[in-house]
Amino acid sequence: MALEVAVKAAVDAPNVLGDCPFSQKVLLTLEEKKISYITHLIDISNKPQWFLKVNPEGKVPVLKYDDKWVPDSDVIVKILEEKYPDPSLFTPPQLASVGSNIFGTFVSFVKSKDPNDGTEQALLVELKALDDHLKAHGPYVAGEKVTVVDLGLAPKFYHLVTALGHFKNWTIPESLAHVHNYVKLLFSRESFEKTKSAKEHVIAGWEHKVNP
Ligand SMILES: N[C@@H](CCC(=O)N[C@@H](CS)C(=O)NCC(=O)O)C(=O)O
Repeated sequence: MALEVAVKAAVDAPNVLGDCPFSQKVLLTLEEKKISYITHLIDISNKPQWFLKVNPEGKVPVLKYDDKWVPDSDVIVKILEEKYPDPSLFTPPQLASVGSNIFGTFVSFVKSKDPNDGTEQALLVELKALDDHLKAHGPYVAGEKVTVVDLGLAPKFYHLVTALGHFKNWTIPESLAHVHNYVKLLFSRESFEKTKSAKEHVIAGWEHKVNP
């Protein structure tokens, strides 16, 4: 029987898959494990009553498992890994936080209006740390095989590349060759192609945060 998962709809098109990186992480996990699932698109500016009833906190993603709706992408991915261990997407705990500051530093940079406030530099420091890690241990964070930490980073890189390209005409420096290779590997996975939101929806999602 197919699992049910509620994910974010596009902010500018409620019938189309939206730009939530946490939702995409769950969809990527389902795809990589070849688990069949049904998607409910949630318009987060107009949440349906049934959704608020099963998930009062009102955040996406939520997965229906064993007749209960479970929130939080980390919890959901953990359940999927336990219940559907093959193929394993397990990330060794010592690698689980690799790249974990990239999204936060990207958000500060994309919103920044002052080119000298250090936000670009802070992002570059985090990207260089990832590049060094991938050079030593890559091509994925835990080596040859994709694992959960990569499925978490992939949607975040999609936001980073799309939003910084659009709002700042900025690209990841060519010198970070291992990061470039990593992004290429992630974006070319079939699971990623199937679960990504269109670029225009990612840009629409950032518009009001970048230009409030
Ligand atoms: N820690 C949560 C974060 C989920 C989250 O922040 N979801 C956002 C969309 S990307 C959301 O539902 N926002 C709507 C709201 O807060 O009302 C997870 O990993 O699932």
